[in-house]
Amino acid sequence: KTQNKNIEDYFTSSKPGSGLDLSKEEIKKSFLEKLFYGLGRIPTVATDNDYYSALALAVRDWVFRQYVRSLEEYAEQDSRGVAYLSAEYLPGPHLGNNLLNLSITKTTREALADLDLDLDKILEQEVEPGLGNGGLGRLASCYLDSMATLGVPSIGYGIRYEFGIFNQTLKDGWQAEVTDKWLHYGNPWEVVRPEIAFEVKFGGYTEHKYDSNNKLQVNWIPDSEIRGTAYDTPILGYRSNGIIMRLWSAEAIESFDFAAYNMGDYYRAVEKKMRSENITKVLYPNDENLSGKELRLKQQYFFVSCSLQDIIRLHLLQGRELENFHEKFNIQLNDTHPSIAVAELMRILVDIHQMEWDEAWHVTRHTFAYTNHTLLPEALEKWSVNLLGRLLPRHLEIIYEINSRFLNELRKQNFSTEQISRMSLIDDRGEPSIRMAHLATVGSHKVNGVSALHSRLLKSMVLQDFAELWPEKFTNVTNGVAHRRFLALSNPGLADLITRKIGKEWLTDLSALRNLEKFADDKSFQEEWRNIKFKNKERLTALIEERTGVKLDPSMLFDIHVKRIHEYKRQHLKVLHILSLYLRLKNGKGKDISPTSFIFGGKAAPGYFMAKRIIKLITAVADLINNDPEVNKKLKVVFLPNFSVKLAQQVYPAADLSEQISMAGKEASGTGNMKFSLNGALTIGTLDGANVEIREEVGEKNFFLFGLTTEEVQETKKAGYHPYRIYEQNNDLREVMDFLISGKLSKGDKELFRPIYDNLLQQDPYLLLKDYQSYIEAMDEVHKTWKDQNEWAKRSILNVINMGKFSSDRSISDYCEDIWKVETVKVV
Ligand code: HBZ
Repeated sequence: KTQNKNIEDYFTSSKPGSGLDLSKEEIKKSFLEKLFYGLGRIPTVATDNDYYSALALAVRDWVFRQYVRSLEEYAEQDSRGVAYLSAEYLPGPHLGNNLLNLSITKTTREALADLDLDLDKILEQEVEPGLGNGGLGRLASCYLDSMATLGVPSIGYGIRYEFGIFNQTLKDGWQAEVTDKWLHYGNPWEVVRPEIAFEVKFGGYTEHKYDSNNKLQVNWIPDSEIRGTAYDTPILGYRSNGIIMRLWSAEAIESFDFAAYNMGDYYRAVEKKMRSENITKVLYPNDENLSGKELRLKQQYFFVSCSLQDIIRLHLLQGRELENFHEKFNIQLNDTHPSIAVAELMRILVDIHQMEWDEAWHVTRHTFAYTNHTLLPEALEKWSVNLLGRLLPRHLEIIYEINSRFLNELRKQNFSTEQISRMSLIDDRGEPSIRMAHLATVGSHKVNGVSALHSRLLKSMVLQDFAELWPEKFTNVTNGVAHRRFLALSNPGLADLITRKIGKEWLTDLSALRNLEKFADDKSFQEEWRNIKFKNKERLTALIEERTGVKLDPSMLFDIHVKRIHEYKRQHLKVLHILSLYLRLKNGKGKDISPTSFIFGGKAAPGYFMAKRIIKLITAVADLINNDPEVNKKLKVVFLPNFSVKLAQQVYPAADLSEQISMAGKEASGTGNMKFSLNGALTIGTLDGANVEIREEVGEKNFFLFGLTTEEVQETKKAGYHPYRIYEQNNDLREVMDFLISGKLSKGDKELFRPIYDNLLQQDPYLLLKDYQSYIEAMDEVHKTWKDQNEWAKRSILNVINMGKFSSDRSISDYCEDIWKVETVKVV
């Protein structure tokens, strides 16, 4: 707190003005000042990146203005706040979104044009922070956007990975990983806060002693300590508040090991420093799969510990007691990655602040809420007791204590031994391990899934016993997306048309899109709609040609499958469909096929054998088809490398058809599905995740449904599934499958795709063959519908106007009402 009266007086008398709606002259002046005096550049040497940095620095000032105003407002209202803990964020490029939220895009464009500069070229310079793998990280960023817009007093905590998700390139059709260097040109958006830094301990042992009051005191003597320093990035809401994304970076406490240094061993002296800084070096590129690596657990504990220390600092700074910590703070756990926080808060309250266990447990349980993002057994986090005990000896004791009290409760309530061992935080089968989802569930007052179906399955499968014990704890919050980024910013043509017809209300209330209903049948409106889509497709066509050399035809149906590559998401089912069309054409039976460009994108975890082979399969099919004059007028296939938020913003607006074809019961929600529909793509999909709710909202007629339901999947597996029998019975499928190992896709190499072939015929864990025929028939329906362009446009319009539910503003309102119980405070 500043004690400087002059500064306080200045601040109170000259309250920060609004950062919104600045004039062209103000923008020009700030931009040039940042260029000359912020960066020290003179006109003759300034590069495009300098222009980008200068504009970003100017914009950052205005965003901080909104942030400072928000803080003041929150302090006045004494509001309850939210700390969102997420190991991953995927914010996407900041500049364009901030201009939009300040409502100065047009004025900035004009200001730059006066200086002979092109805003689009400058926007293009930004390298996005790839601090996440996929849906989960992007969701966290959508939520920060909505928390800022709605005025939720909040901070997003995370990790400042020096190297984010790898860049994907293709080598001979295979994925190759290239290190991400997002900080290479500097990062104008962040401000380092060297004074907001905390020490985090690792390893060592604990000492248990009774003090003079006969109270047990536990002392943790670590064998190493690392400092975490805060880097703040302001996140601006739409014409509204600013909040902070606070990312922790690790550094050694002592720069040098002086003993070693003095002995002349310079390298050893620096080595220790390097080892500690490793913690925030690199993002683990695995989604939905565990690496179980020590460094990953260190990352999790490191950011959790820094964040909790910071939250407690903020609480105490306001002169409050820790006894009512939970009344002032909600901490949302974005999946189990931060769930060690439950033990860490207990440790801080009991060991450091001397709170009684029961009271500390009350505070802890009322502070946390846990969002689950997966039902996949291989993705449910577990840490070996051995590893956790070695790295965090005190936390292991605390987890055992929580567990023993919890299991005693269960015994008192006459739970069976079998149930008790199922619910235990410790899995004793095989090498003992901690079930982090159980720790998060026991330590939270609310647990939610991310779509209606997923939340139902969570209660009936993965956390069934807990849902029976505490039914009121379980709830659903269906995911949503930042519609300002994914429609207003990414699809300006469509956004303009919408605003011209119904005004701007939709920007803050997506359900206002319903006001477009009267235009759905209007032929001239449909034509405008189609023209916008066509232009978006032309732009994507140019980008794809530049990146891959493949030239698509924008009048074709753009059928797009972009997301992480995973067997459960079934990119290879799409490939089977493409091959079946190819064979139909080759056999002269392809007259009903509508000309289609198939576009794939997405990264595979570097160690995921099948996923990488699926990418190779896609590129092999692309090579075959694109180079065959007999079919390439009707079919084109392309794999667009290095899918990212930036690319996504160009892809969704250009899609006609959205592929959401995971096996039912596996995709927790999906959010790409929402972004496609929001941009007027029709969906072909299974009844999985949020597809179910999307279909409900847009209407059955405007959604191409296929495949087994979750219950049918379960029955199929229970009855004993034999994919080979389906292969034997379906001639078309057999021809397609055999083509995989014919060598025609692989210069005669019959073995290349045999692992995929064998897997499908022998196990087919995600029931591709079972759903194959149904998929083919639904796709035939797609091709038929496409031939009636007015009908297609109408369905596309109906998709967009019924997307109101899927704004992340709605999701965040749900969290506020149902879980956080916070009041929002808007500054504008
Ligand atoms: O979270 C995704 C779900 O698969 C998707 O259905 C859902 O819409 C989305 C948001 O709720 N899950 C992920 O993206 N998960 C990860 O990226 C991940 C990252 C690291 C891990 C595990 C999972 O260790």
